Amino acid sequence: YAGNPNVHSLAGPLYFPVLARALGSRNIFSASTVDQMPRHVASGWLFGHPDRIPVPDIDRTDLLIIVGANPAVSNGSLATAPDWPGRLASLRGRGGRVVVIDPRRTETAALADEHLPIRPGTDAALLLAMAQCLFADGRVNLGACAAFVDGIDATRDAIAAFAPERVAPVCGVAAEDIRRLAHALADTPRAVVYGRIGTHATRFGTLAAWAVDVLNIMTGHLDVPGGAMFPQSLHERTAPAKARGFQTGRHRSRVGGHPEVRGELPCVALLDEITTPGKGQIRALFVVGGNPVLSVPGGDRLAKALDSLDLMVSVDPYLNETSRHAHVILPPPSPLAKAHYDLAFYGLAVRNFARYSAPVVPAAGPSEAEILARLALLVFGMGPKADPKLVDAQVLGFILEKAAGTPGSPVFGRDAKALAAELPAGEGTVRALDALIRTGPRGDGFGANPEGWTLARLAAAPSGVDFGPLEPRLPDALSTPDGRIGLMPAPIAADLPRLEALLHAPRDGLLLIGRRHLRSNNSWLHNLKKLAAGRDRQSLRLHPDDAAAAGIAAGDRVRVAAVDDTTACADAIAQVTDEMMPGVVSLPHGWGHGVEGTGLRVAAAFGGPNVNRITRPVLDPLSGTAALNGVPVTIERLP
Ligand SMILES: Nc1nc2c(c(=O)[nH]1)N[C@H]1C(S)=C(S)[C@@H](COP(=O)(O)OP(=O)(O)OC[C@H]3O[C@@H](n4cnc5c(=O)[nH]c(N)nc54)[C@H](O)[C@@H]3O)O[C@H]1N2
Ligand SMILES: Nc1nc2c(c(=O)[nH]1)N[C@H]1C(S)=C(S)[C@@H](COP(=O)(O)OP(=O)(O)OC[C@H]3O[C@@H](n4cnc5c(=O)[nH]c(N)nc54)[C@H](O)[C@@H]3O)O[C@H]1N2
Ligand SMILES: [Mo]
Repeated sequence: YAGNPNVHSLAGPLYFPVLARALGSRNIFSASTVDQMPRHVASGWLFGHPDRIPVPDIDRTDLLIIVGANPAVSNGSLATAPDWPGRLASLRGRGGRVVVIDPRRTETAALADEHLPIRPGTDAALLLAMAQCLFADGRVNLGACAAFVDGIDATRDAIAAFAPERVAPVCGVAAEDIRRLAHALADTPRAVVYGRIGTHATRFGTLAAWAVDVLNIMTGHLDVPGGAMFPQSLHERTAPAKARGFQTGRHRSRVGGHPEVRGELPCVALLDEITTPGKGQIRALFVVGGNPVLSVPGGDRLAKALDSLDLMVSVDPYLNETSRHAHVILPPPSPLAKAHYDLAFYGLAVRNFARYSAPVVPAAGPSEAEILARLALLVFGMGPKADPKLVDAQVLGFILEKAAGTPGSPVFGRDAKALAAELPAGEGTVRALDALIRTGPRGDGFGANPEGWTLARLAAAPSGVDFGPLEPRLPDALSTPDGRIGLMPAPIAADLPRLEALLHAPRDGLLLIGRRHLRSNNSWLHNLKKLAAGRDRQSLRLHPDDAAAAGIAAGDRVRVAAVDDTTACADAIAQVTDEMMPGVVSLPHGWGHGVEGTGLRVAAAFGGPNVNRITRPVLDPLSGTAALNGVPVTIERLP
C-alpha cells in the first residue's frame, strides 16, 4: 500500500515501483483509489494516457466552474497553483466569473461570484444535463479540436435521457440554473469546468470525470488558453511511437473480482484480501507512507485484520494508527533532509514550472530511497548486506534505457550505460532526476541540445524557473491508438444506465460528505499543536433544518452511522450552520487519533472521529475508487 506522501517525494515515484516489482505481487494498493483514479481512467480512454490530465487555465479564463473542489483550502490538487485565492481575485478583477458547485458553501465559494449547492454524488448527472442542453439547443462547437474528435453523435444519443428537467430534482439544482450555466460555458470564449475529489470519490466518479471533459470539448474549451490545458513538465517522458491503448481489468482481485486499474486494486478491497482464507490470501503487507486505518473505508476493521498478518512493515516517520500494527517500522528522514522536486505535481500545475530544492539539513539516518532499496534487495533474497547502489543503478538504467529506446527522445539510439557515466556523482534519486530532466522535452539531451536543461542548471535557480503559461499540445500529445479523441468510450457507454437509474432512485435521507482544513493534510499533521488546534476542526456540520428535525442543538454530541450498518459509526460534536445544504452533513477525514499503542501524544489529545468507520466499501466500478462522498447516514443525539 502506497500512501499519499509517495507523490510528494522523489523516492516514492522512483523507488516504490522497485519494491513492488521485487514482491512480484498483484496486490498493489494506493491512496489513488480513495482519490483521483477516476480522472486517470477518463484520461486513459479519451487521451490515451492516464496521466494526460487537462487542468484549468485559471490565469487566463473568464469563467471558471469549480465542481467538488475547494482549492482555497486544498491548494488545488489536480490544478496545482500557489495562491488560489489571489488568482481567483485576479480572475474576477479582470471581469471574469467563478461558479462553485458544492453541497457546502465552502471557503472557495466565499471567493466566488456564485455558489450552487448540489446533492452529493449527482454531479455526473448535472454535468450531462448541461451537455444534453447544449446538444438540444444546437450549441456544440468543438473549435480547434474538431479535426480530431470523434463520437459526438454517439455521445448526444447516449446522454439523451439527462434532460435538465429530469436531472434537476435529483441534483437539487434548478433546471433553469443548469441551462444558464451550460449557455454561459458555451458563450464565453475563455471558459472551463474543473472537477475534483467531490466528483471523483463518488459512485459515479469516472462518469463525472468524463462528463467534465465532454463539456470542455463540446464547447471548444479543450487545449486553448483560458480553457482546460495540458501542462508539460520538465521531466515528461517522450510517448512511445506505438500506442497500445488504455486498458483496465487485465487481472482481477481474488475475493471481490474487482478489475485492476493502472496495475492497482481498489483500497477498499484490501480488507477482504487479508481476511478471506484461500490461495493468494495476503499474509504480508508493506505500507509506505500510508495510514489506511484512518484513510480507507472500514479502516477500523482493517486495523483488526492487520494484526493477523505474518509480516507487516511500515515505512513511516510516525508510530500511528496504521504503523502500530507493523512488526517493523522504518522511519524516513525529515522532509528538510531530502532533496525535492515535484515529480507528480509539475505535470498538473497551471503554469509550466520547475524547482529543485537541495536538502537543508543532513539526514540522521538512511534516506527513504535507501530504505526502499534495501527492502527490495531483501525481498529479492540478496540479504541485508547487499549494496543499495545496485538499486540506484537499476532505477537510473530503467529511465535511460527507456529514453534511448524511444523514437523522438533526444537520446534515441544512444547507449544508456554511457549516458549514465556522464551524470555527476550523487545520490540515486538526484541522479535519476537529472536523467529525467536531461531526456525531457526541454532537456540538454546529453549534448543533443546544448542550450537545454540539466539539474545543475535548474539547481542554480533556487526559486525555480517559470517556463510560462500552458501551451496548446493537441493532437500531438494524444497517445490513443488512432491519434484521435473518441468521445464515447465503450466502458463509459456501458456504465451510463447505472447513472440513469439514479434519476428514478429515492432521494430522501441524509448524505455524508468530507471536508478539508487549511492546516491539515489527511491524517498526519495532527501531532503538531499549532496545526491541529482550532475551533470546530472535527465537528459534524449540519443545516439548522436537519438539526431541528433530529432534535440536535449546536454543541450536542451526535452519533453518525451508516444507514445500512449502524455499527459503522462515529461520534462528533454538532456544529449547526447554513453553509451546509439541507440533507447533507459533513465530517473531515484523518481524525480518530488516541488509539492505544500509538506514539502521537499531541494528536491523541485531539482524538476526533474516524469518518472512515462510517464510509462503506462502495465504489465507482470503472476506477475502483471509493465513494467517500454521498454516504447515506443517520444521526442521533447522544445523552
Ligand atoms: N472519508 C474520506 N477519506 C479520505 C479522503 C476524504 O476526502 N474523505 N481523502 C482521501 C485522499 S484524497 C487521500 S490522498 C488519502 C490519503 O491516505 P493515506 O496516504 O493512507 O493517508 P495519509 O494520512 O496521507 O498518510 C500518510 C502517512 O505517511 C506518513 N508520512 C508523512 N511523510 C512521509 C514521508 O516523507 N515518507 C513516508 N514514507 N511516510 C510519510 C504519515 O506519517 C502518514 O502515516 O485519504 C483518503 N481518505
Ligand atoms: N490543507 C489541505 N490541503 C490538502 C489536503 C488536506 O488534507 N489539507 N489534502 C490534499 C489531497 S490528498 C487532495 S486529494 C486534495 C483534494 O483537493 P480538493 O478536491 O480541492 O479537496 P477538498 O477540499 O476535499 O474539496 C472537495 C469539495 O467537494 C465537496 N463535495 C463533497 N461531495 C461532493 C459532491 O458529491 N459533489 C460536489 N460537487 N461537491 C462535493 C466538498 O464539500 C469539498 O468542498 O487536497 C490536497 N490538499
Ligand atoms: Mo489525495
